[in-house]
Amino acid sequence: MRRYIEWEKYPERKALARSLLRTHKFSLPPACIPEFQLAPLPTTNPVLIGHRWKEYHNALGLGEIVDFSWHTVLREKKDIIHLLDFPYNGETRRDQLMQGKLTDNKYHFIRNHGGVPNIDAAAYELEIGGLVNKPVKLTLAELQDPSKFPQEEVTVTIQCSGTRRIEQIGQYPGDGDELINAPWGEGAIGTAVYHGVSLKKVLKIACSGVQPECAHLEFIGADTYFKKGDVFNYAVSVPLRKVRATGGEEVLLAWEMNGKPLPQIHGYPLRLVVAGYIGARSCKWVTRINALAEPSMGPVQRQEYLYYSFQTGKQNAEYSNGFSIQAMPVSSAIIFPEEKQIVVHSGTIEVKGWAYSGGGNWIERVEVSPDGGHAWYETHQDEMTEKHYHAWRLWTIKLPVDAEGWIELCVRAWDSANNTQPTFVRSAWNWDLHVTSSAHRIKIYSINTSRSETRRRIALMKEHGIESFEPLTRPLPFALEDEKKYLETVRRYPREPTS
Ligand SMILES: Nc1nc2c(c(=O)[nH]1)N[C@H]1C(S)=C(S)[C@@H](COP(=O)(O)O)O[C@H]1N2
Ligand SMILES: [Mo]
Repeated sequence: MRRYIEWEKYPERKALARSLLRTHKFSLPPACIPEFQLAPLPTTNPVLIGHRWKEYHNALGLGEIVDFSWHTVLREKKDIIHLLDFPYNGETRRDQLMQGKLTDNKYHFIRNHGGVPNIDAAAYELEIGGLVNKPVKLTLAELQDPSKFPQEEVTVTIQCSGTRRIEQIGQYPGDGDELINAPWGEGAIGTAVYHGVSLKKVLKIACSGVQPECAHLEFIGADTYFKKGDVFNYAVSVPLRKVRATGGEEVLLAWEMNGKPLPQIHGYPLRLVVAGYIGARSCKWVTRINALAEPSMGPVQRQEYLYYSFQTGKQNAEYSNGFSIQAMPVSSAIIFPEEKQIVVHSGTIEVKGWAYSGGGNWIERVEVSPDGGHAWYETHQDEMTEKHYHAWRLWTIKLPVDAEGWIELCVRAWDSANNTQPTFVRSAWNWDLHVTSSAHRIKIYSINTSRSETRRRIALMKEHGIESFEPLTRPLPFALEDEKKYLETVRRYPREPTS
């Protein structure tokens, strides 16, 4: 059964949907009340519930897409953090993120703008049209035939431009967007080996190239997207020069992920993988490619993924006064230890995380600071995963830490073009809350057992049967000092001046 609609092919269906949507009242856009940016996030899983998007689908008689999507989540993504149930947004957990250079398909994050389409691969055809010399329809079997198109395998990190958005929200709330700008932590990033064919070569071989006016390629997905009372398919575009870059391996049509068929939720049977660009351009469930003279007019390309200046916001934002985010900048995150963790150590703390840069730049150096960004320690190359043109590097460092109590750990990466990260979240805060690329900072509580007083306290705690400092805020049940020691000390160093 077909469970998706190619809206862009049927203007009369779009018009009908618009008039149907006008006759309904829908829940407010944020997926929880009160507005989630203005209050702590619920601790439930799913964290947020997408009432409005379900109502939109139901109003058009597409309720089974909602069910199919959730069943797909339960089948393919059971163990990740369900940030928003529909459209499904799921975040990779910390331990899953750090398991290795390649992210297991079942743990790779998911960002959806609509329901998961149910496409019959045997009946599937990719249409390529617009400003090409020869419009074509290609079946999956044709695309997968190595005698027609040479096959490629590329290791690619896909990062959502909303990664680490929660830090921007924590400082200053911003645009909620109708779908919601999901409150991602550090796990909206993942890496896989994608197998497929280069779009550059498909355009050349199957379409005899593009016409001289062509400057952008638009990708249309089979999922249904809603914006301001109208209905669309997911559509984005990338410049032709990106498609043509190097040998063409930066823009792939992929059907395999880490040696397995593309999971349903990652775009089965065929998706774009645009290396080095924000995840949004890697269109899943692609059914049509249009060669255009200008960027796509679809709302995701034209009205979203815009980078506004600090003084642009609800009072003055327009689609044309923010720039379109395409290539990813260099960024990084500390994954272990975690924010507000108590770390008991003997002078060095093992810190782990990821670092990534887009645009074909790779990570050269990762530096970690134990004091909020004054002194920096460099990670050793042996403690980083290998370099790839289009993938992250996971890193580990044994960080020297003498200080106790609350300290701020901070990471910054340098890429092959010598770019590094803004210092503070505020340095790069923007109204649509994209690309939180500032140095990642976490507060931890340091307990250094190389200090004799600290060892004495731990021994005393043990005598009282207390094994741990958790929770930090709970007082110790015994006196911190006996009277004899107290008096000895305050008599040697009187509390008041003696004359
Ligand atoms: N058709 C379609 N493609 C899409 C999206 C979508 O909602 N629909 N989301 C995009 C966004 S914003 C991101 S970050 C990536 C995420 O890819 P993944 O879900 O495979 O991890 O897919 C992109 N491709
Ligand atoms: Mo994204």
